[in-house]
Amino acid sequence: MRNINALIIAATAIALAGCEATGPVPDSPRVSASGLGSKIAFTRLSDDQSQDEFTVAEIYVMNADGSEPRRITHNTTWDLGPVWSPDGDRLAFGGVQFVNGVAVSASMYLINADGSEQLELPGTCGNFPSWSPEGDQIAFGSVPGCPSANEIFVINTDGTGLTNLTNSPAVDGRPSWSPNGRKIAFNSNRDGDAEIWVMNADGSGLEQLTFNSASDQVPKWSPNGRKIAFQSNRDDPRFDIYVMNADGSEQTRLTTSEGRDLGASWSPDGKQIAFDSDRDHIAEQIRQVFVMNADGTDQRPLTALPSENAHACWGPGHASVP
Ligand SMILES: [Ca+2]
Ligand SMILES: [Ca+2]
Ligand SMILES: [Ca+2]
Repeated sequence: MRNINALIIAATAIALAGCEATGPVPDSPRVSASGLGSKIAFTRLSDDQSQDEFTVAEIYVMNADGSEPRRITHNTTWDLGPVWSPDGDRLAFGGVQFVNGVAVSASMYLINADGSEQLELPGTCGNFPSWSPEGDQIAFGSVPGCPSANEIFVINTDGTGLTNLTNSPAVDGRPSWSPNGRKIAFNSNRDGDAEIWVMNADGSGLEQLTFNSASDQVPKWSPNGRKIAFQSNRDDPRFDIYVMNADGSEQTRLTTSEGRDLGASWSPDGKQIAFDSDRDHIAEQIRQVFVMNADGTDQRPLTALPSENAHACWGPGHASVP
């Protein structure tokens, strides 16, 4: 069974021969989170067995109600973890290139939300980006096999200014920029297991927010900056979505399914959270994109078989995106 879980395992086994390594937020029209124009980007892993198994992970965009999924990327790379630019015009994602079943490179890419003008950011060697609120930088985590693996990097969207923010022997990854641009949340095992940490956007001022022996991962700042959603296996070995105040207080479990519940993404108005779950296909580990209210109520799927769908990122929507 091909699935995104297997893909992540493959990506963490990446072996690289070498990996060399602003603009203001426009006043373009915005729409309400659940209304016309609000979009969710995600990764779709095709079940089309006629395709080469390493070319089937692509970026899609759908309406926030799950309707009208549209394919955005057409690459030989496995395209993962899309995030929206603040103006909703572009997407950033990670592309993993496989040769004969072995991951040989990983790179950050930018692409217009209509699928045009794809641009590689050379030397990035990473995955799972977060776009700065000012729109001029991308943060991402470098992957195993990179010259500087398991670090949080930032790079300007014009490809300049690649900077290692963490410089730690620990496994650091999955950055999330705070809405005011001053902080970056991320996960790190520097205390022995995965915890949620926050640092200033220049890498200074480290602060630990979770303290337990479970894996606490993939923080996502709420649009008003007051909350951080994350995933943890503290109550369920298959993980659930949690939310806490941005200072780490009031950690609250939002999902209780027996499946894996992963990858929270806030709606632009902060009232809903998209995530992915294999709760309906636990044995096969096939994930679908779900949505719930921010208090955990009304959990329901937005995508369905035959494809596996994950890595949801809720965008602001934009009048120019059909
Ligand atoms: Ca590190
Ligand atoms: Ca922990
Ligand atoms: Ca669960």
